[in-house]
Amino acid sequence: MKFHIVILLLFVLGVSRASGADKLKKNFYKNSCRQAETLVRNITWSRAANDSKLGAKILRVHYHDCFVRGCDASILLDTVGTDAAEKSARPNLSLLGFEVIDEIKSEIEKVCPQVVSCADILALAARDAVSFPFKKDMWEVYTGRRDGRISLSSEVTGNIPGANSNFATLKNLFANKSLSVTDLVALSGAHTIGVAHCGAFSRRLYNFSGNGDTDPSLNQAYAETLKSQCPNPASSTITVEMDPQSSESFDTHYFTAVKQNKGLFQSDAALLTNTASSKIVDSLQKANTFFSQFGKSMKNMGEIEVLIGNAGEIRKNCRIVNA
Ligand code: HEM
Ligand SMILES: *[C@@H]1O[C@H](CO)[C@@H](O)[C@H](O)[C@H]1NC(C)=O
Ligand SMILES: *[C@@H]1O[C@H](CO)[C@@H](O)[C@H](O)[C@H]1NC(C)=O
Ligand SMILES: *[C@@H]1O[C@H](CO)[C@@H](O)[C@H](O)[C@H]1NC(C)=O
Ligand SMILES: *[C@@H]1O[C@H](CO)[C@@H](O)[C@H](O)[C@H]1NC(C)=O
Ligand SMILES: CC(=O)N[C@H]1CO[C@H](CO)[C@@H](O)[C@@H]1O
Repeated sequence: MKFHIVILLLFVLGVSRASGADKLKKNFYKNSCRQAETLVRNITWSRAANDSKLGAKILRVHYHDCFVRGCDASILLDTVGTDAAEKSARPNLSLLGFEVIDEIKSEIEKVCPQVVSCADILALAARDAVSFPFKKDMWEVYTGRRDGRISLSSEVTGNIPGANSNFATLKNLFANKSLSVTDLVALSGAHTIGVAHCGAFSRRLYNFSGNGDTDPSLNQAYAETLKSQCPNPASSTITVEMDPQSSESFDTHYFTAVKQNKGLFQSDAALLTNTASSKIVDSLQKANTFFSQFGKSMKNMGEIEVLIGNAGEIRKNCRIVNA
């Protein structure tokens, strides 16, 4: 009898854990701030209507947030005092779109003070900014994240892969966030939108193995085009489209480009250097497959080390921790 009660207890505990309160939910703010998700979408769409590059900017900020200390809006914190915050780290180079997050946060604070986290606003706004041209949600975002109180630029390297990463490095850094090779390839598809500074890939053009050569795995004609856009030494202000002629359109063209050895970074080209990964590049050329896998992988990325329940806090201002 006692034995059975213990088994039953373990069973009940086990089930409530698996389906329980320690997870993100669909429409978490349904009762606490009914208009939250609509408000995020309205403001994001009105800004996206005036800035065709907004989707790329906010999507990248969300990625950088999730890969360092989980999706806890640590990337949004400004540096205070001497400990440099994540957003001041080198690989940021060009993180943008923070002012749109600030605007959304201040509008939401007017109707639901200290209810909606900056981490959720960032995840929703990334989806909404990319979705604007389609006038529908391109993937589902679960909510219930809370905001962290720590942001350290020293934690960026070692968590965010560099543009010159090889396949093993990419696979390991993603695995460390519980993301699979499928997630790695699908999420790299984010490079179908946005731009990069010449410095991120100029070594591939001018000094690949340290003797003035060009990366032989890069399409030769494309390398010449890139050299004309990015003279040596690399300018710190010039940017190029990562997916030429299609860098404002969220589509499968990135995978076509990678397949033609026109992936801009070594990390893009690296997706062809592993058999499994290369097959995934092939399969994601199909639009339906890409959109559905990207959505699943964004959900996985959006769950990395999230703060739930009573952990963390709901910031009043996304740039500073609460007093
Ligand atoms: C797989 C490893 C990855 C590497 C090595 C990488 C590297 C980079 C680099 C070097 C840039 C250019 C930054 C600049 O020069 O300004 C960039 C831009 C970008 N990345 Fe990634 N990235 C990776 C994964 C991701 C993921 C997972 C996402 C999102 C899901 C993402 C989204 C973006 C976007 C949207 C841009 C363009 C930003 C803009 O135009 O403002 N990247 N990435
Ligand atoms: C969002 O925009 C729609 C259409 O402009 C409007 O009807 C709705 O009231 C807005 N909702 C919120 C919460 O701002
Ligand atoms: C639209 O964007 C331009 C240029 O980025 C900016 O000067 C202008 O203020 C923006 N307009 C609105 C309504 O946001
Ligand atoms: C990721 O790396 C950190 C530190 O390098 C380690 O503590 C952690 O267990 C790793 N997580 C996974 C899922 O591999
Ligand atoms: C090319 O790389 C090598 C090895 O890293 C370095 O010694 C050399 O100065 C570089 N040359 C140029 C022109 O940057
Ligand atoms: C947006 C942002 O914070 N950019 C920073 C990225 O890193 C460089 C170099 O560390 C800083 O100068 C930028 O301000």
